[in-house]
Amino acid sequence: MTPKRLHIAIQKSGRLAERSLELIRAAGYRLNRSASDLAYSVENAPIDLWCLRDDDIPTFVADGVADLGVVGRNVLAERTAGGSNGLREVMPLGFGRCRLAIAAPQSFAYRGPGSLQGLRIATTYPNLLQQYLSEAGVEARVVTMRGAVEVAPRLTLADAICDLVSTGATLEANGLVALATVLESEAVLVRSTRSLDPDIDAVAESLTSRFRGVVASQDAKYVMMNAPRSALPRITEILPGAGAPTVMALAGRDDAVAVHAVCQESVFWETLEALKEAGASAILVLPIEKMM
Ligand code: PRT
Ligand code: ZN
Repeated sequence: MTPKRLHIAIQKSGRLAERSLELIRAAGYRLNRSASDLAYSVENAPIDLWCLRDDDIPTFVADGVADLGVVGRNVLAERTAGGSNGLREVMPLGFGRCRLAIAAPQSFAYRGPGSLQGLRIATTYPNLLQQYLSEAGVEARVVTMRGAVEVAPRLTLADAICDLVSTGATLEANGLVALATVLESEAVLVRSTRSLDPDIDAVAESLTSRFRGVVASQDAKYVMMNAPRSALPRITEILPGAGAPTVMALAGRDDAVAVHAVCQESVFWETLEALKEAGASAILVLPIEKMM
């Protein structure tokens, strides 16, 4: 019997493709590309990768053809709006960040969602938009397009749009401003709500746990410093996302200690300046390679 393998679907090409492969490699999986470019097999674990259009990933995962998928939360949420549809988000992956926003021409006077009443709003996300409008108690006409939504107001096909925004450059180039956020999005790991074969499930659990480690260590830093004992409460307060730091004695000093902490959030220059102001010295910030 050939050993069972976990199948994971990622985007073939596009904004999430490269980062998805990077994440898998960072999790310690060695990839061999198939001759067709449409698949990879993992050398050191029973895992196969399929490279697909992102729009097809939720379907394959829901149908159980693939066990896991990497896709934008926007794609998953559009598919599951109004019900789980057999899919669930396992974890956010920390890349591909954007938001689904309602935007209108700069001249539009917006005073809250009520201002959208009676408008025609163009989008490729009709379910999410409709859900947002219903929750806001607004009746508007949802105009579903396949793409190039940002030109709809100029062509007078719509009064407003609902589209993904990351830098905002596309909106600006089209004379539009974002008015409201419908969904905050990033790449997510998705799986079916059905239970997996126990052997496959064990591989999926191990992969998920490794992904958590990679994502958690992305912004995390190991911070070390010396500090007056009296400054400890203030220093603990400043360290971003650190919990309780490790405090160690310094040889021959009663008034000062060494402080070590894992900061789960970004450590900025401002953080270091604040630590210095609180009395810390010899501050070191080190990258963390793996975390579990
Ligand atoms: O071929 P396939 O169907 O697989 O790919 P696709 O063309 O449908 O998707 P792709 O590669 O464009 O995006 C994949 C995923 O990346 C999306 O589903 C989102 O989860 C995520 N993502 C992150 C984005 C953006 N940022 C983004 N900016 N997807 C699209 N955009 C669009 C945005 O709508 C705008 O039109 O990019 C344009 C530029 O954005 P600005 O704000 O930076 O100007
Ligand atoms: Zn797509």
